[in-house]
Amino acid sequence: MKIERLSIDTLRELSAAIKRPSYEPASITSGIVHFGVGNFHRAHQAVYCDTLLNQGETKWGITGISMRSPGMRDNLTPQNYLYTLASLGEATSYRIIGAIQNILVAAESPQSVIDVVADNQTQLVTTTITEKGYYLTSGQIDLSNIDIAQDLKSLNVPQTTYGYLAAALIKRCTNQSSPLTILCCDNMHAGGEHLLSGVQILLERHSPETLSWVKANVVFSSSMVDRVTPATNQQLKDQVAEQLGVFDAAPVAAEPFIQWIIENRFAGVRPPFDRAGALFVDDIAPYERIKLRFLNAGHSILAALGYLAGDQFIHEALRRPRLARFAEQALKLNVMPVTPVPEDVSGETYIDQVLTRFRNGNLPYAVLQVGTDSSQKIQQRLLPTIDDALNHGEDSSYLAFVLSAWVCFIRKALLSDDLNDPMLDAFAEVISKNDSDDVERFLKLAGADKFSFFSDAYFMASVQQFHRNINEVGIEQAIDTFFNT
Ligand code: CS2
Repeated sequence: MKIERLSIDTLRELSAAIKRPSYEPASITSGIVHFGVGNFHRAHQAVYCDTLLNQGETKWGITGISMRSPGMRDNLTPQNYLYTLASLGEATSYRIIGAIQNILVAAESPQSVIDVVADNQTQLVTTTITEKGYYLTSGQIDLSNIDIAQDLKSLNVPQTTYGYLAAALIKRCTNQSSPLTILCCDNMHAGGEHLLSGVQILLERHSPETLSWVKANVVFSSSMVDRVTPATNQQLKDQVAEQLGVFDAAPVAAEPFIQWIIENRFAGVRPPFDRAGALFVDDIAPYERIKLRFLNAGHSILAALGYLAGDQFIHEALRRPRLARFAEQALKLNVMPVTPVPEDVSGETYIDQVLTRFRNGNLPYAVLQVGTDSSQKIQQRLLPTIDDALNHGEDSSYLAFVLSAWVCFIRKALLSDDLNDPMLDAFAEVISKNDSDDVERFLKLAGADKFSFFSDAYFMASVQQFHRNINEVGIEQAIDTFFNT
């Protein structure tokens, strides 16, 4: 029997156990435009917004922007943009989220995206466009990238988030619109500064006169966002359909844990996210650092080691004593000594809590999901730490081993047709030359040559040595050798 689709009309059929919006969708306005309507945004920021809307803060609805793919728009439009959030921890709970009011596909209607960002009703723009959406090479925007180059030529049909922001700010300036805050919600160091930098480069080219208005009316801020959120699979869709009794084409699963630390720099109206559990801070850097260098780096370490050991999920890798011990000690002995933590945080406790969260077998998180775009991710979450360790004379042996394991991961994943990375073709070219040195060439493709460790002969020699060990005896024996050396 065909079941009905989740929508405003079928909401009332749901059992009382399913939490749903307490507000009338017609009463909501979209004060927020969000770039990157993926699972993470839907399990994280959209939940904070939904909580505010349930508290009667009716102007914090979201207009979502998908840059190229119509998939999320096509899945949610028939559902009045409602979807199910399944919280999978010791217990499972379901909640219908209604914060998204509309989704635009930029590639289909670029002007409507420019117009909605320029609309006076829009108070806040947020981004979860993943590391590659910032077009960084070793921390700088890559002006030679084809999308950036196109936006430098014209903003009529922007190719990047920077382009849409610049085009919309020109329009806001022309209309003398209200002040605007642009807030990065990605796993980045100083993401707001990168957004400012990208917009500035384009405005200098296309509308220098807008820059002074932007300086006086627009603030670019950063935040630390945290909730482990796997990709949606058919099993989740079936589970949600069975629980709800209606079909949801795009449910999202996430861990119970959620955290949002927001830099307290806003132009114009600041949404009261603290009333939904977020924390406003003056100095966001320490929070970005612990998230990137403890949680995200821990994820990448376990993903590389786990994939090489044959595991599909992070929690499986943590069931291997060698990998669990290595990951914990890498973070505590190599990362923690060079990572200043916020005053109210214990680095050791934070690491222990992260590893406990990763062990949640109710929420399988694929090693290949962490491994996606890893050439971009490690520039934020691993490489800066190595320089800090070397510059402070601290131990970096675990990090050298991690780099060698990452190189082995890239080769194995590419040859197994498992690799999803913007540098895939370049990695494949290195492999096709056969006589090449994977370590130096793969790391260079991940921007490592812009970091001082890359010219540290002793460090790089240890990376090479660990790389040979892993290739000779496999990851678990290589870890044994590492511990016994
Ligand atoms: C993960 C992150 O896939 C990955 O790279 O490390 O998405 C991680 O799950 C989130 O940052 C957790 O907040």
